[in-house]
Amino acid sequence: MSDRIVSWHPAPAKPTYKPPPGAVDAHCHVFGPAAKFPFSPKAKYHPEDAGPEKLFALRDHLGFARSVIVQASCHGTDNSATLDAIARSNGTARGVAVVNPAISATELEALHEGGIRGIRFNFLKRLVDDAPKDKFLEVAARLPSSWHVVIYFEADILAELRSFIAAIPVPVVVDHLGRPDVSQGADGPEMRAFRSLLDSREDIWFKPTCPDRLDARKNGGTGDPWDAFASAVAPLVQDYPDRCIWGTDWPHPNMQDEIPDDGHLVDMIPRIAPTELLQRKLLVDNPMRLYWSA
Ligand code: 0GY
Repeated sequence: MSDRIVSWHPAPAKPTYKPPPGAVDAHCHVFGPAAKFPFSPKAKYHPEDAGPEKLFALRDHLGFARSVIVQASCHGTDNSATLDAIARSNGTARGVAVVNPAISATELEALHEGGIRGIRFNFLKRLVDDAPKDKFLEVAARLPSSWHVVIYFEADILAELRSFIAAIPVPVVVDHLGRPDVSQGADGPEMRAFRSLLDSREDIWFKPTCPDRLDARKNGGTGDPWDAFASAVAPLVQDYPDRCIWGTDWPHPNMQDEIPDDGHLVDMIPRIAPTELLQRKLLVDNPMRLYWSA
């Protein structure tokens, strides 16, 4: 299909940084294959197939051992592609689903059996038609034990989401730091607002991920090697070392205009987590606690 987009690098560099044994890529996706797992009729983008073989080959290339596959919006609430990828991983992948809030307890248990450990609430208007907070809270109260909620929003709606986030009855993981403007620096208003969110609950986690999105040249950022991202985000990892997890975001949905090199993304890790201890927490201890403890 000619209108299907490719948003990932054809030949990522081998990173200079070597992740510790057992490192987890805790934010990645699969697309299709569409012939087997069609996209949602509500999908806002139609990517080329990026299935588990490609994902796991890249993981080997980058020096990672495990993956957390986050259901991408183009697959809507049909988690079959994500579950299929987990099933093909020999126990090295777990997942985060997107569900219809009316999902039954039996269906939730089936997702748990399939390796799902959380559900994602997406508030990006360019990706989803609606985000019903009341229904989200209702389903969050019925999740299997040890699950969490992953939430994706941009910094401009953080203030209006605060009471909703406060009411989520399970741990919360924020995608891509809630997309602050990193050019404001570590002490800029949007990073300060995000710190205030982290300080409001001890079970709010974050992903210091996607320098390619947060520091994109097209938005006035510094671009690869993402210096503004590194200086704004490193203090946060330092100050909240037990609440962060890291991921590539491969296959980088919607990044076709500024496709990041995954090897370069991995080489950001020591710039935001400069000690071996921080790296082990970010890449192994923290994601293992969230995804492989049950
Ligand atoms: C990401 C970011 C994006 C897309 C999705 O589910 C998705 O489609 O998450 C985005 O376009 O910002 O985390 O992959």
